[in-house]
Amino acid sequence: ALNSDTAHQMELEKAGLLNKTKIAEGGRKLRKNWSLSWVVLVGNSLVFFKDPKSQTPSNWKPGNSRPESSVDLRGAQLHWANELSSKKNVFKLRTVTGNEFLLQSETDSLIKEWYKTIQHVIEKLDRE
Ligand code: I3P
Repeated sequence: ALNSDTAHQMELEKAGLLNKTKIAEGGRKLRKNWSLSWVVLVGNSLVFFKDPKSQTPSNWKPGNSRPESSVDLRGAQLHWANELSSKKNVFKLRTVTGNEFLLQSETDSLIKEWYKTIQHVIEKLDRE
């Protein structure tokens, strides 16, 4: 049986569409390539899916489609990074392994919610 901790780990905390580009891999700079991504925050991970059309919030279940990539939030750093793009509402997520992502939305309230929620998970993991 799942204890409450395990259940919490598996909890789907947030999901939605964001513009995403990876800008570094293991500390090495990459060329930007923005694309719309279905982003899911589940447990300690941020999971990215292509094909947003098939991934509406109501039909998303862990395991029902293969993620494009996944980011471990333990030890990650989050910063607003509007200086890194001509787009508005951009933040940068840096993993312990030196992978860097920019995430963006045209909707101010939406990007603020994502920032707050991801930061909350990072801080929770920092305290463990
Ligand atoms: C990039 C593309 C990106 C842009 C980036 C450009 O050109 O226009 O959208 O980032 O700017 O280099 P290309 O398609 O030729 O690779 P932003 O949209 O985030 O501004 P940058 O090089 O100043 O980061």
